[in-house]
Amino acid sequence: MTSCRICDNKLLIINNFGEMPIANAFQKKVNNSQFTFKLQTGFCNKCFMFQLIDQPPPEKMFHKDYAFSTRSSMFMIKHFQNVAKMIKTNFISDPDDSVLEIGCNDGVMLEQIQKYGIKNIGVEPSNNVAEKSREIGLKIINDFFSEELAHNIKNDSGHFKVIYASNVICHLPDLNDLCKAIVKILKKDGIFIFEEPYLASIIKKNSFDQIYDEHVFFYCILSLNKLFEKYNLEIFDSEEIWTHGGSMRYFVSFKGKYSQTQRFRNSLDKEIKLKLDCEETYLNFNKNCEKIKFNINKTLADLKNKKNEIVGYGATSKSTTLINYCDIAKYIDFISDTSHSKINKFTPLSNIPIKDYSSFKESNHAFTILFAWNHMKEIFKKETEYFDNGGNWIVYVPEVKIISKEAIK
Ligand code: JHZ
Repeated sequence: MTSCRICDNKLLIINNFGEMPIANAFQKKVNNSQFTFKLQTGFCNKCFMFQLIDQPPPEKMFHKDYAFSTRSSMFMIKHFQNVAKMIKTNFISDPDDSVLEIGCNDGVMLEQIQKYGIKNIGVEPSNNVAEKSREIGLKIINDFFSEELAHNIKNDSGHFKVIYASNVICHLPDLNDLCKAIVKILKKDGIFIFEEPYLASIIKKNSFDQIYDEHVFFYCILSLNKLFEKYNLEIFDSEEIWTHGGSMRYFVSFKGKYSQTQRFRNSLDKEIKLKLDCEETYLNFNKNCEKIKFNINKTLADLKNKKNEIVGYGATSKSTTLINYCDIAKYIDFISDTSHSKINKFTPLSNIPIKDYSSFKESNHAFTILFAWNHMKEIFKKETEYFDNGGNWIVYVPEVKIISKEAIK
């Protein structure tokens, strides 16, 4: 699709990352004939939305074997507990107020909402994680969120004071349908809160590995303003947060319901300064991606020539883009990951073995690529011993470099 998914304008093609598998399609056996699609991005100079050109059908990405579980990071568990607290403190005022979460995954946020005694419902299309949420007593609708589903939810449960979504709205291919759904089930004074990897961070950090099948849109205020105004909605507040290497939390209501905050206006000013509404910004971003591709290949080839063993840390969705676009699987012996759904499997298309955490602890390798770079703080805290034993981390965001213990002193 070379026309904008929002306004139909012709897109300017920005990145071409080549043939890509489904980022979370970890394989039980080496498999050289997997489903692939062309991973390309485009920019719309009319509504400013940066987006994927093609996206595989949703059923290929979200299903009974969906590999990502929110509980895979202690910091993220804490983060979602804080989200629940923020919702309760700031927005729940009446015993009848209820919360809907779109894409609730394994239920970590709603679990806390439930503990507060607030009425809630989760919507989750991937059966395996939906089941985990049910096991902890949550009411879950195992389906894709849509206007039609919102209509049925409203008939059963009425309107919601808070609708929340984390790392989900950028997965939905039809934002016009999403807005119609929100308008249908949000209370008149309700708040739609969602948080997603922030386009300004992606551009500033060259974190192109955030671009993969699931992420069809990369948001900023400039583009979202254009979208929401068509539906009598508006962002009245925005908060930059640390998750996923730099995310933005947007607070949306019906137009005029709440006054716009200073931090919202500040973020908007920053986006204008960063020229997120200009084609040249994205063309430069593509040049930076190519530079990282070149530099990571050079760094890894040099290390391998010197007979170093190189492993990876965190079989992230992001790593699928990096590994395949940069063609670096040949340098990596294995990737360590703590998720049961990934251990003893192989990375999508690149077929790198994924081993459990003990393999990382026990092997004596000097270089580790930090694919889970967004969890750097948590991981460095945990891996002081690796540093102490002379281990080195290879990072590629915002540029390729090797971090040794000396470097961070
Ligand atoms: P992590 C996810 O992307 C998926 P991913 C999703 N599609 C999305 O939209 C984005 O988030 C925003 C492992 N790990 O969080 C666990 C360790 O092994 O970067 C995970 O497999 N040891 C919903 O997949 C992976 O790394 C550790 O100490 O890019 C982290 O994946 C830690 C902290 C993590 O998300």
